[in-house]
Amino acid sequence: MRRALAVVILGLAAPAVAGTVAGRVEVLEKGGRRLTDLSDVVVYVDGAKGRLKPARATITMKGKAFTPRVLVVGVGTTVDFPNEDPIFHNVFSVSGENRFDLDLYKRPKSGSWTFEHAGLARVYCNIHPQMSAVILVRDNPFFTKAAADGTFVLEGVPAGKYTVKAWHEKGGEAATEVSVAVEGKASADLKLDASSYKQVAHKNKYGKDYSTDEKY
Ligand SMILES: [Cu+2]
Repeated sequence: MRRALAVVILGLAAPAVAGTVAGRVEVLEKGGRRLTDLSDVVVYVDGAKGRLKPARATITMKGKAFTPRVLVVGVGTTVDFPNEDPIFHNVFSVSGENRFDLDLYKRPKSGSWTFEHAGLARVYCNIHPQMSAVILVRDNPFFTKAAADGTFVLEGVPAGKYTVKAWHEKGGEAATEVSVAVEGKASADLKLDASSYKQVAHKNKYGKDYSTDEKY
């Protein structure tokens, strides 16, 4: 009884060792205009240590498009790719260690892939070149997507000095240093420059140009 009580007291007395990183991202486009919907900006803490739990996420294929188009997950997350179209799609990536290829399938079938390596996986359909998605795979759990207005909050970050990074498909990457104090709140504002972004046609899974006639 006395021992149980001691454990409870110790538990209560244990100091919180984590803090919060909060801030805002901004993406500048051509002509100095600001991007108005920032919900596809990914923000993460680089170098922090934290346990990742196995998780599951979904990218749906519908209307010859991947939704969501941008996803951030931790290493070990399985992503399901259900096809809700009555036509065949294929899902593949040739991005380094995250290379994978799911067979052709159509509604109501689904395929999945477990991402075991940190990095950026560009995901395409081998039939429809207009279908593309990006999955950022992170080695710690301190990541999020910004809200539409660009604000973000990352909670439970262990105290320490880190680089906070923001990534956007057209704006590349921006970084800033933060110092997270125990129970403290560090702020991080990041500006991404998408003004010189140019869309480049990607290759199919064989490294070739897509044929102009869709067969499926
Ligand atoms: Cu497709």
